[in-house]
Amino acid sequence: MSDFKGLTEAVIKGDIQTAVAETQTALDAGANLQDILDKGLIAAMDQVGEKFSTGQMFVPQMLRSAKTMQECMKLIKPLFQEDELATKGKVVIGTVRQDLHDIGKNLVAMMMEGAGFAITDLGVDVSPKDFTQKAQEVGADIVAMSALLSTTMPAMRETIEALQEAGIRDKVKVMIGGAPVTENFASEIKADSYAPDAGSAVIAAKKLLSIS
Ligand code: B1M
Repeated sequence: MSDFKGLTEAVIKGDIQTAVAETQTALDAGANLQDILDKGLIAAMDQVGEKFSTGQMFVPQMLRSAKTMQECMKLIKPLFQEDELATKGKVVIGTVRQDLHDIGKNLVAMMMEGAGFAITDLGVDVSPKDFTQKAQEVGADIVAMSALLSTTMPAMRETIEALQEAGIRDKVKVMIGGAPVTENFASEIKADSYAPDAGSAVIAAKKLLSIS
């Protein structure tokens, strides 16, 4: 099987039942697992990200597509041998210290997972120390921070300083976002990248790691 059009369309529409059935059909037909992932699921989420960034899709639809992809992943993930699942890079993501907003961060995490990144989600209220320790532990390529409060934005700078102090700042790229965060703030605190929404976050992450 070389055509995953039905699967891709079902994920974009957020039609869980059809997408899961299409995934099962592809598996039964002996399709390559990585192809189902890359040409079916990830290709769909790429389009979802683009549609969201250009205002053709909104948060509820995007969440539904991400959920649809996750349901399909439940079928194919166990079939991959350990470490066989090709990842685009390791991302440690969280909402910064004293900030409990996680809807946008979750969207970013889901879109990145959909694009093939391995995600470690630390949740909310994540201290600079916790970001740093987890980044060291998993060998992160990207530390991704979200903040929704102007009062919690300084924690992004402190996290970058903590990465510096731990001696791993040159090994990880730092990406930031969230409603009050700006491109200017990102350059001021020497983050490597800023993205205004979940779709652009995927594009920015790929750019940081020089992935097409
Ligand atoms: Co609060 N809150 N909140 N809140 N809340 C805001 C953010 C606020 C703008 C409301 C307002 O006053 N108009 C305001 C912040 C003002 C400011 O500092 N600029 C505010 C406040 C003040 C507060 C409290 C202090 C209120 C109080 O208790 N007095 C309190 C703080 C609690 C805390 O965090 N310590 C508080 C609490 C809460 C709830 C718990 C009730 C709830 C959060 C529930 C949850 O997240 N689980 C909540 C909510 C829901 C909001 C609003 C209404 C919605 C936020 C949201 O989820 N948006 C918000 C007002 C608003 O935005 N209209 C508000 C939808 C989401 C998809 O968008 O998160 O922007 P967003 O994410 C986008 C982009 O920003 C980007 O991509 C996402 C998808 O496109 N993005 C990234 C996000 N992270 C990224 C990371 C990246 C890249 C892109 O790279 C790593």
